[in-house]
Amino acid sequence: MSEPTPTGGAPRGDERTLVIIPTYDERENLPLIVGRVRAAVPDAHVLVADDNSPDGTGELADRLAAEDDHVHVLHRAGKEGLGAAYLAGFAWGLEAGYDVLVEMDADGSHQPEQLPRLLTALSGADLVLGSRWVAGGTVVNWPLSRKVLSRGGNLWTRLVLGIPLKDATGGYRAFRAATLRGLQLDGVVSAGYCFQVDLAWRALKAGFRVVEVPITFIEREHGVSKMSQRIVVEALLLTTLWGIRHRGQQLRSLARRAPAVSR
Ligand SMILES: Nc1nc2c(ncn2[C@@H]2O[C@H](COP(=O)(O)OP(=O)(O)OP(=O)(O)O)[C@@H](O)[C@H]2O)c(=O)[nH]1
Ligand SMILES: [Mg+2]
Repeated sequence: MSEPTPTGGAPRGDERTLVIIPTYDERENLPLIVGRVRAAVPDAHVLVADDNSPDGTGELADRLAAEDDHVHVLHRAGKEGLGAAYLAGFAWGLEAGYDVLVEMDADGSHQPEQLPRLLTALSGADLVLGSRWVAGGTVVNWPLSRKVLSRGGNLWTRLVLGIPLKDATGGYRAFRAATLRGLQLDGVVSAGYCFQVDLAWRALKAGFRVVEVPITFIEREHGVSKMSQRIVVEALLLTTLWGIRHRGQQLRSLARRAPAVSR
């Protein structure tokens, strides 16, 4: 793995920020979220990464982009999952030379008004996670079952991977461009929640500074959730597999060191 060059430091006024919003059937939500991002952080650009939504979200995004030079659209051929849409969005943003790349859902769960908080924290970090489960973080309008699933999933992730993050599955994040370049994104295959775990874990393993800041996560009001049982099972199975592999590597390196210790 190549050595990372942590690049945090004082924020520069000339940094260019791109907010990537993946969409699949988010017609009702898209104008609202784009308007809120533009109002909350007027300098930031927005990239809508649409997977050929049957409800016409892609065409709507084109209309928003025609009216506003800070809005861009990446049209993808079909539904391939959130992870693939973000990877395509990152590639687009890195190629275009943005310094900071943000992940944000279209459904209003991630409040654009809290984006300045993430961007400020990025001045002392390489990756900032908006966290529901650190002090000050919260979730609005979730039934107990969703809270248990999210907290349980994060507890499991902490245990099997041995990472200190309280909310590794969340999807409201700000990356420095150099952090993304250091994560070897070609090897990422996960699509759902474990895409988020995968990226956070890669960042920690590569030695980047990962910081969690509290957010208020609000459950979607419009449109339909794309979360599925398959996504939850994928996350559980893959994190467990990564954890087993990781523990195996730790044991092997301990075993290699053992003879030297006993001498
Ligand atoms: N481009 C693209 N976007 C997707 C895909 N699946 C989900 N999204 C988007 O990813 C974001 C998160 O999806 P949600 O359905 O809100 O998933 P979630 O937030 O885990 O679930 P809820 O809490 O039930 O809303 C939304 O902006 C979706 O439109 C996909 O396959 N392709
Ligand atoms: Mg959602």
